[in-house]
Amino acid sequence: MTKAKYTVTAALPYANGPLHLGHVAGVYLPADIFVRFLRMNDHDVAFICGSDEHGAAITLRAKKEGITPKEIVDKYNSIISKAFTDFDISFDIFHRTSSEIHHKTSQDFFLKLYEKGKFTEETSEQYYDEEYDQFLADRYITGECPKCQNPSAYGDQCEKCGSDLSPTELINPTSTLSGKAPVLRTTSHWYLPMANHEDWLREWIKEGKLDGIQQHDPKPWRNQVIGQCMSWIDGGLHSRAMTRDLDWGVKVPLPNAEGKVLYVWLDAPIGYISATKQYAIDNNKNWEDYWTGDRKLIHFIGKDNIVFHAVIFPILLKDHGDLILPDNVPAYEFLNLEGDKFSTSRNWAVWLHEYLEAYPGREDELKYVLTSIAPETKDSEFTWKEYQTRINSELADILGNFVNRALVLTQKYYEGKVPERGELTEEDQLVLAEINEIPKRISKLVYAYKLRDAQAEAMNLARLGNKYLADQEPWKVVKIDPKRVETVMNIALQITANLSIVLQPFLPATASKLSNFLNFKSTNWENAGNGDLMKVGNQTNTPEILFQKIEDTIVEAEVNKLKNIEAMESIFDAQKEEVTFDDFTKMDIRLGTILEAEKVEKADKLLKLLVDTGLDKRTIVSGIAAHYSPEEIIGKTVQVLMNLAPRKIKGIESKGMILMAEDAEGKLSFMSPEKEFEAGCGIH
Ligand code: B3M
Ligand code: ZN
Repeated sequence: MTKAKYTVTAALPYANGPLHLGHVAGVYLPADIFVRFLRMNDHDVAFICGSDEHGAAITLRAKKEGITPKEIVDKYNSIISKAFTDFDISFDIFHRTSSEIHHKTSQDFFLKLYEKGKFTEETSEQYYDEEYDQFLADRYITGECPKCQNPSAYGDQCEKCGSDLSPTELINPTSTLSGKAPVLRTTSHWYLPMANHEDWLREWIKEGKLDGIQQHDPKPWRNQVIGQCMSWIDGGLHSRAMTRDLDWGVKVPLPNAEGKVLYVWLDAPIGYISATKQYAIDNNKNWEDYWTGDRKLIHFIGKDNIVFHAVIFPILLKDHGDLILPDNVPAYEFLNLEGDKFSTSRNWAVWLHEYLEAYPGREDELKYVLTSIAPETKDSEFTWKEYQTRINSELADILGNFVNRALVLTQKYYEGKVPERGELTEEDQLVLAEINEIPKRISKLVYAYKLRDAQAEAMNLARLGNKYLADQEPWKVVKIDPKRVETVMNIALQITANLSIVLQPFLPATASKLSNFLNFKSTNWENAGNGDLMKVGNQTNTPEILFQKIEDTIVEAEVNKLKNIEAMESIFDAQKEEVTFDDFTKMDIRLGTILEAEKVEKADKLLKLLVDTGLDKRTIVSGIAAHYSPEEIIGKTVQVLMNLAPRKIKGIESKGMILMAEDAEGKLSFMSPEKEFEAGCGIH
């Protein structure tokens, strides 16, 4: 029987921030396990990923950090790809959608569909920011959600009630660029009509048939994937614009398309194809082999990407006509962190690159925990306490303990040489039968995308070994029946050798340590299940401790880090709504020196100040009388917000504002420069 061939993709992370454990548990780690397993089973497989470097996700981040989109994607592509390398995710290629080959591939793809008449050109009215002279991507418009009245819903979605929205549905829309109300202007775009695809999609998703021909087995498709697609299709498939008015992205390859780029959800999945092309170039292969013929295309994704991979991209692929459609779209639910959703803006996250820096050499421990709690069928949760428990009482006490005993006793009794096996007891036979069964069970589970259970099954082999040694007590029996102990230790070593194979997909570094201890290595899954891998007389080595226990202090420190975030939020105000860099630069803040100060009559909180701002000497009324006396502040250099609109306070015109720090009790303090700086210096 020829082995199925696979092209496995993992969702392209946006290069607009680092990766956190939620991303890892719900996409990259399961995909990696699956691929490592396929490789061991001699499947031809390519494992494709890269960073998604277009769309408003990128340009908004660039605005926020005050650097260009190009600088943003370079920065995060490098943080992300380094984290993947350090975590040993075994992509065949980690590519970038900003690459030339990607731009060309997406343009060709677009043109092919265009020439086949698969798009319709439609004119519509879209929001335009007159001050910035540009059309606004959905994410650039905020306003009140018409469904739940959340005042800061986005043009494509309300994050409070989860509704999909379109910008024109928002009440009182505002442009996030200028902060002003946008106006409607006519623009034209190329749309993908999806309504006429409903019938085949239903049959294809539910029964796996395309034009009556069986394409995939729908059984391993997750219920939530089928469910989400069906409810989307039931709601009616509307045409979707495949182009946008933006200056960052893949240019629309048509005349008269100035200022237009491909919709990011058109170009991103094509990123899988362009990455494959680069992989093929680098490895002297044919990229078409990975996208045509008898091959299984598998997309590992998070649940928020389901319709893009299971409805829209398949429509595009079918319209294209030359390429295969996905065989499965294993989508993961969300991972939460210590009782709350991961949140980048609140910094409520465990960042992968930070974990790897803080705990070098503990990659497998993290992999083990994340796979154990992977959100395969429902949302799940990461807690540091569970991290500790799983490592200490499963990895260390079961796997580590068993392996250590097996190898240390072999050193002690036989100078490390594999002893001979004598007559087998019933327990021995049962253990050997399990050694044979476990890899088969793992295999079935992996092919069914049940990686959590598959890993648990691999751990069962360690559990079996641990129990076997505990039951047989070779350290006692050795004094009365040394021959019997030879058999027991031989079997214990066979279990260890099998562990060095079945753990490879899940805990590759640990598996390779086992191989070194045993002087035995096999990367062929077919060898798993064999009770005679370790040959009599072969030399094994003295083991090292596989897993250091996680001390309470680590858990406390990590939990405290998160608690601090919460505590800060309750003492101080939560972080305010995001502003753009442009918003920030609109504020003119400078140093000013207080020349005169006096109390304001009938206002015990206020002082009237005369401030030298470098530009002028102006009057500012400030509410600091309870904190400073007029005498003590004369001559102080302080921060002044210059361009705050003038206000009349107690009949005095105040021009600007003195910036103060305020603590949790409401005490105020000037923020004076640390060096002697003169009035007029700008603050940026
Ligand atoms: N970058 C969305 C996300 O990170 C998007 C995935 C693209 S996969 C082609 O959730
Ligand atoms: Zn809402």
